[in-house]
Amino acid sequence: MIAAITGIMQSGKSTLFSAVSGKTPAPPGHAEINEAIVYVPDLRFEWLVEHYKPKKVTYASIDCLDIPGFDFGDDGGRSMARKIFARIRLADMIVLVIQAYGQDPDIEENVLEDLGTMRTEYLLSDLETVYNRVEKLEKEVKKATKFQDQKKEELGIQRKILETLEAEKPVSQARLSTRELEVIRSLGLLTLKPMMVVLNTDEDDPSRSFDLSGIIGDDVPVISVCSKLEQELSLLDEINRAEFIAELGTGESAVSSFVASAYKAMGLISFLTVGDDEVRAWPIKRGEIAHDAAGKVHSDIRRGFIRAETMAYDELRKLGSEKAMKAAGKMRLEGKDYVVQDGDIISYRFNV
Ligand SMILES: Nc1nc2c(ncn2[C@@H]2O[C@H](COP(=O)(O)OP(=O)(O)O)[C@@H](O)[C@H]2O)c(=O)[nH]1
Ligand SMILES: [Mg+2]
Repeated sequence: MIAAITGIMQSGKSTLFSAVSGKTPAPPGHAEINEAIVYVPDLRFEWLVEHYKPKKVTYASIDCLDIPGFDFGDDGGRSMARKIFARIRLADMIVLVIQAYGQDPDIEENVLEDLGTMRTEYLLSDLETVYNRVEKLEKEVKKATKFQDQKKEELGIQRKILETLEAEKPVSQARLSTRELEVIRSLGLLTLKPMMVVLNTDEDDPSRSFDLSGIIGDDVPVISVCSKLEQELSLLDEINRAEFIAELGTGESAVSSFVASAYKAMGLISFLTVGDDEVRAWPIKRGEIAHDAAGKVHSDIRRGFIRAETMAYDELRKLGSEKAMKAAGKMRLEGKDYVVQDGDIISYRFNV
């Protein structure tokens, strides 16, 4: 799972990247993409590790990319933007960092303007991609080259997308069917990707927030993070950190809210596998069935699926042990079509 951290220069991307990953940020002006793994913090997971004392612990994780900023204004900036966008197209989601720090009295206006700028850049990038694709497909259809049916099908879809983009709407609003989404998936359209917004706030007002729904609607998660403070925080040892967080009074750490929002944007939940050997968290799409979730663990388990022995974490926590769960009849044997729930602890019975 890849999250691309993007935004205008100086918005605080590298600082946020460093705050959530603990990795040293690239110096300002650094033109390379920086990568780090962010482990998904999960209190349930901590308890299970304590309970099962496994040999190995595997956290869920998100690969974060710190995308260098660029100036949209000049031509050099535009060609660099093209290169960078090519990389963002391979990501699973986009994190949009907006500068909300500083004492400028027009801060709200600036935030809305920057958000609008980024949104427009993504729309334009998709417009260019789809426009080129439509042109290419039209030529090929005229020439009657190979795979005519597929090409005509895709052309119809791309034209529909073009209409959406020309109306200045993101592709996510084009109401595409599962089949249509599959056909155009390899283009990696930016405005189709799940997105979240990070308002990079001021150390004097870390929970500063603005209503952005007029630009991005209500489904995009928005969080306020003072990356600078959080980055300093990530350098402290645990005791000092706890004191510092208590002083700040913000409660949740940046990593927790960052990951929670990323999961929400991508529609992800976690199920868990436990045992003496390994305790592991598995991210899956909300609504995924036990049979498909089994394939994540191993293709053999999917192929030889018999049952998913399932218990809910909350209940295990309450009753204290698997034995108590069995006695209380809380251990369920679910079939292939069972819709996996967040926090399900699953042990697969399979036969190959
Ligand atoms: N006051 C303040 N400055 C910040 C904050 N976040 C970033 N900065 C500063 O803004 C500048 C740019 O930050 P950086 O993370 O490199 O931005 P990037 O270009 O988006 O990667 C640096 O000098 C940071 O110290 C913040 O929350 N508060
Ligand atoms: Mg940077």
